Amino acid sequence: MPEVIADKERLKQVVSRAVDQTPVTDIHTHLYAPAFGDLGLWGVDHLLSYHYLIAETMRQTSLSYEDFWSLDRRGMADHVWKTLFIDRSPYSEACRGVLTTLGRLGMDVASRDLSAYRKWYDGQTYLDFVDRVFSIAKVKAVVMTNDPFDPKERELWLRKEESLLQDRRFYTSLRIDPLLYDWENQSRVLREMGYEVGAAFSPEDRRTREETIRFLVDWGRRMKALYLAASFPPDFDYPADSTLSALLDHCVLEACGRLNIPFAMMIGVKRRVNPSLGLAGDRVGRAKVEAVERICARHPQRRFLVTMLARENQHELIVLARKFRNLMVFGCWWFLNNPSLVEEITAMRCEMLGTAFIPQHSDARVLDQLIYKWDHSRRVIARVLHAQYEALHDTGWRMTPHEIERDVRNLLDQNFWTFVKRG
Ligand code: HDL
Ligand code: ZN
Repeated sequence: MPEVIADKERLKQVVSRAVDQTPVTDIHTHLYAPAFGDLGLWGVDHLLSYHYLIAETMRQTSLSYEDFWSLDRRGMADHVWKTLFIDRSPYSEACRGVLTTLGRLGMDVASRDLSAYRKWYDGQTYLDFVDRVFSIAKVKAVVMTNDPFDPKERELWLRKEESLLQDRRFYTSLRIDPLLYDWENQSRVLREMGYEVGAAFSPEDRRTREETIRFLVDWGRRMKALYLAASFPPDFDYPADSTLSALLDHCVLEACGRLNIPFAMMIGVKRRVNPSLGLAGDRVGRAKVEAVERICARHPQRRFLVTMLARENQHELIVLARKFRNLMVFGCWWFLNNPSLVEEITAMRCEMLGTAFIPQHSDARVLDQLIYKWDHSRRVIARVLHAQYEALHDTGWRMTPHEIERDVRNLLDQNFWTFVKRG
């Protein structure tokens, strides 16, 4: 007879263990499989020169942007370490993440000995380190952000496609921002690859339409992409009298249909508001949930993975997900990936979507970050789920450990696979 959880102490224990132990599928990262070579970032100097930390450092240092960017990777890491960790207390989420990571890797965080940390990494081989990180973070698979418009990555795919897909822990997504926002330059790249697209995109131009679809389908198949993906600015509207809207309607969603994969929309980023900060120069803006409503309504046969960047968009997006079963809400993206906001958003999602959402992705850029991003997220998700199950227990409803483990497995892993494989 399976155990029925009789008291709240046992309930808390079961929930904590389930969330802590369940292997996750991390559905959006900027990581690369080892076969991608130096596109994959790892190690303490990359941890410390993460663009989140550069943004925080540049607020506190007297160094000019030019002088900072003239430093080598180690020099940047040294400057971030002194500015944010030694001269001030590193309690920001991105700072604390570095320390969580180093501690979980077995280093003495209290020593503050950066040279000792570097020496530890010098003793690691990358392949062993990948195994170690996936094991500590309890990550079973990550989805990469694969960009055919990045010349370096494109060349790898054209030269050694099969080897890029050998490590079954690394899955692919086809990222298409450049095609959507820079047609003039990227259409030239498509022509150079043999796709007969015009210099301007017009939905009336059948050849360009079909060739764009052919490009997306070819690369979706080459990469074995689990989904197509793009980010969108706060003022994104749909439908609209724009190349973007026309490309979505006539090419992107058609390609998703032919590939039978979802379209992931990451909405609410205003790019390069401070170009001097590079990757750290983007900001968040409240976006139009109406655009998501209309695209889900107009394309009921398509599936949409959606995350929005503004805190102000979260409640309305969750309510919208109640209306459209082809809409899967995911993650606490970027500036939302802070415990205070992960807690608020996850609680709203539990209250209105039950178990039918994907609570988190890491967005990791440096392999080591998987450790802290999932450690920090699991703690919050466990706290929120415990409160939900405890309130359920108070109604007199009784659960088994198996049922809670099932729910957590769905949230952290299976909901994604069911959604991408549906149809
Ligand atoms: O557009 C995106 O995929 C974002 O996640 C950006 O890459 C951003 O720079 C980031 O790393 N956020 O965490
Ligand atoms: Zn990202």
